[in-house]
Amino acid sequence: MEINIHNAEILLSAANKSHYPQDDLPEIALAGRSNVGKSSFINSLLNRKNLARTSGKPGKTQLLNFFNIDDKLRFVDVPGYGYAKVSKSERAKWGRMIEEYLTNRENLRAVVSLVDLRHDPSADDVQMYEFLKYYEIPVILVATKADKIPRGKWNKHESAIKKKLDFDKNDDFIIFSAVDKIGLDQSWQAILDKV
Ligand SMILES: Nc1nc2c(ncn2[C@@H]2O[C@H](COP(=O)(O)OP(=O)(O)OP(=O)(O)O)[C@@H](O)[C@H]2O)c(=O)[nH]1
Ligand SMILES: [Mg+2]
Repeated sequence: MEINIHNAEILLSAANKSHYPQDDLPEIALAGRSNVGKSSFINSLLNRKNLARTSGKPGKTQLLNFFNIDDKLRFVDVPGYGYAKVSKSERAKWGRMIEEYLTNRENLRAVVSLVDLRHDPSADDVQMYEFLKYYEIPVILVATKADKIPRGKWNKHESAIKKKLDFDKNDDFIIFSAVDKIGLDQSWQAILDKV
């Protein structure tokens, strides 16, 4: 598939399935902790500074944000999990919104699951990975912020993450940095393989 990344735009934001786009374009969703770099990942792949809004403020993205990529596929930016300053009821609402999307959406081809290369996956990260495996949703694991640790330590961190997640070796694992533009081609390749 040939994609013109310059032809990308935010399409709509949805709180539930009545708002989802009604066609059969393939979708790739982005999941990960608040602040892990989901929006930055989208911006990097599309070579845009701030199409998917990023901020130092965690918990900002509250809806499912659908991005139209050249009328050929969509990215779906999912609000981050694990943000402490969120009330119980908001967390429950978030859970229902994500579950409704991930478990029923026929357009969904794969989830790019982002973790921080520097740290062991959190309990929430493990739960998300287990959830995706349980529902047999293809996963592209992206370990981001690689620029924050020396290259010589990448392997060690990759192994620790895989161990903690009980990582399925059939899933893609990509080391990424939005700052140093590492892993862009690999990410596009993994995504285009799935759509
Ligand atoms: N050094 C470095 N910083 C990054 C990288 N990716 C993202 N960041 C920074 O991390 C912060 C959070 O990035 P976002 O892309 O907004 O994270 P998010 O996962 O979309 O966050 P929520 O929408 O709140 O869930 C921002 O300050 C980014 O500039 C990276 O690869 N390297
Ligand atoms: Mg975001």
